[in-house]
Amino acid sequence: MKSFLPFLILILSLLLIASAPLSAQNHSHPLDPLAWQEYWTVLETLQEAGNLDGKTRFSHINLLPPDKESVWNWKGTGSVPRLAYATVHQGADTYEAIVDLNKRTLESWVKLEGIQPTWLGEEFGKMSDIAKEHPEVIEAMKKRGYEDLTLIDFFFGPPGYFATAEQIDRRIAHGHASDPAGFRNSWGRGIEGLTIVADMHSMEVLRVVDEGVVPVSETNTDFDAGSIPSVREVPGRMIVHQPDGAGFKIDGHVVEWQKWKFHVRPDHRVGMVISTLSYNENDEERKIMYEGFLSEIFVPYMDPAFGWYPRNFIDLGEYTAGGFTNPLLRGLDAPDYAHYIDGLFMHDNGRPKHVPNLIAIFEKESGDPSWRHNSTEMGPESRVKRDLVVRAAAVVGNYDYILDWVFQQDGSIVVRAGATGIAEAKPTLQKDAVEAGSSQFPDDAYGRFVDPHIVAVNHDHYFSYRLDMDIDGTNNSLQIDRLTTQVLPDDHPRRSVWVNDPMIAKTESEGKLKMMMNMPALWRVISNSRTNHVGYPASYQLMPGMTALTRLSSDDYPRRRAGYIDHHLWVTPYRADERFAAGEFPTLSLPGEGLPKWTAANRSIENTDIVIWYTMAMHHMVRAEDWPVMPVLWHSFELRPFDFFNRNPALDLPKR
Ligand SMILES: [Cu+2]
Repeated sequence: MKSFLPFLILILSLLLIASAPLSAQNHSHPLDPLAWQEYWTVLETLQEAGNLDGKTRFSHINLLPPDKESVWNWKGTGSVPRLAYATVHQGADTYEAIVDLNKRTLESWVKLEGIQPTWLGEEFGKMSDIAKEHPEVIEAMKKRGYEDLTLIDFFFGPPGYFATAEQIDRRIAHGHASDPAGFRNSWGRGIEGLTIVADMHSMEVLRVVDEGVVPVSETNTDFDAGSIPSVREVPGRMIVHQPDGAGFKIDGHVVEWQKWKFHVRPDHRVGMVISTLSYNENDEERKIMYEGFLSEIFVPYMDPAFGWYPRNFIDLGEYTAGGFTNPLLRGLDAPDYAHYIDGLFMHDNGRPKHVPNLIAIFEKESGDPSWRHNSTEMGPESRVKRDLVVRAAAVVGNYDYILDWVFQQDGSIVVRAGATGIAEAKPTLQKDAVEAGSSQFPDDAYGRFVDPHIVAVNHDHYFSYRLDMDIDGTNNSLQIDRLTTQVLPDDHPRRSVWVNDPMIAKTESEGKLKMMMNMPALWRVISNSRTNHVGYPASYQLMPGMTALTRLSSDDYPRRRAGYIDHHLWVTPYRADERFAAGEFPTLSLPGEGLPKWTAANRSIENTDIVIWYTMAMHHMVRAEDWPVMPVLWHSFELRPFDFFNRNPALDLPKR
């Protein structure tokens, strides 16, 4: 046997060499996500370069897309460049690696200074055992009646960050405990008033802050099927049946549905990315958007207590570790008949892992018409509306988000985010609103009672969508149609009408806009190279839906760390490396990163390749009905063709 070994190694090596370029060429599209073998190529390349050992950890291993022009121009054949980037933890140091996957070479290895990489999955529990042995923790837990900490959970996460002397140059974390014993839903079982301040690099507890004992709530908040005593009857079965199969085609990650065509890929940081979106009009593929994705979510809590004021989560940038690679539940989160796309994510050590059902694609007829008119002359005319839904879901700690892109037959795209999951809550000494109402210091000053001795804390959600619109190409501008009041002459029976006073945003400062009902305006990305049949520029309107603006003061530190929340709309000239609204590395970040920093240069945004960023927000004062698990609350906006077509593009829908 021994004599075969060198031969076997030779064969294996040859296979490895032979399989590497083959696996790279298997990609059908330059934006396809990294394949299983490509994760390993990153690891092996780093190992060969001497940059990998057993302690190396990864926040990211992800596709580094080729340049935009080559992707738009890609005709479906020929070799595809394949690059990956990795954010690499080496002890307290962070490096960015770029690996050429076809050549199996390390193209770049750069130490990143002055940033902290995204939290690893293992970091949440890494300090647990150390905390349990700390005398002040033991003492504080004794005060709360816990002699044995074996069954207590401790979780450590980044504490908002305030750049205090204690925090600077540290991978600072705050730890909180919960007592899950006997309950399935431990989110209602927090041990209040105890915060452990730790450094994740030196693995030491820096101090223990005890704000006072509050008993853990004994209220059962379990909501799994086994915990609900009686289930309602839902009579009248409904079956959606597509006897001829789905009405869309999928080739790899490219989806074609009716006149739409786009590429969709799962992404572990942002959930999913929609790319190269076009609409086929008279056999011409008209470009609409190069790339669209949710770029950040910021969730600040509104309670000044030490255990709460640091809860200012920058969800996508801080907590990637698996949150956005959660499978959809087939037949529950999306229909049985949906097409599901699996994906890959990586463990903290960089090895790939398979995740099923990351994205669902399905058609939906909701019973609504696309358009109608019932006239005596033409008779009744109405057309059934059918949508194509592309869906992913995320679990970020207590919260779940459902993320939809809904493509419509009339050329509109509705982008939706549904918030569900569990509101963050704290146990209280006061029992309820009645008791709090008679207190000088009510326990519901910063939240609302949702159960006896449980207050869900007030907070906000701010979503930022990065939308790289390419309306009939990359020569675009932002047009702001301002509706202004025109006063009519004294002898006119009307006193006034409104008229449009359009302007083109010339620089980034003119593209920073807020929704104002008293000063209405339409925001449109217009083509500078194409007009419709009556001479107006082809355009898509960004039509906001329900949204909000922050009530935090402008010098509030967390607000400044997520400065993108200052405006509903930002417009930037396209830059491949400007992707995340609160910056590439929002973990323990300083104020001003991302959009505020980039737009400070006040670059030109006129007649050029522009990216629009939309902030969709909600203030969340938690209702009893949001507890113990919240009904999905949808927020949405619409990308709506505006003079892009010459007429209603859904005129050609068939009459049934
Ligand atoms: Cu909420």
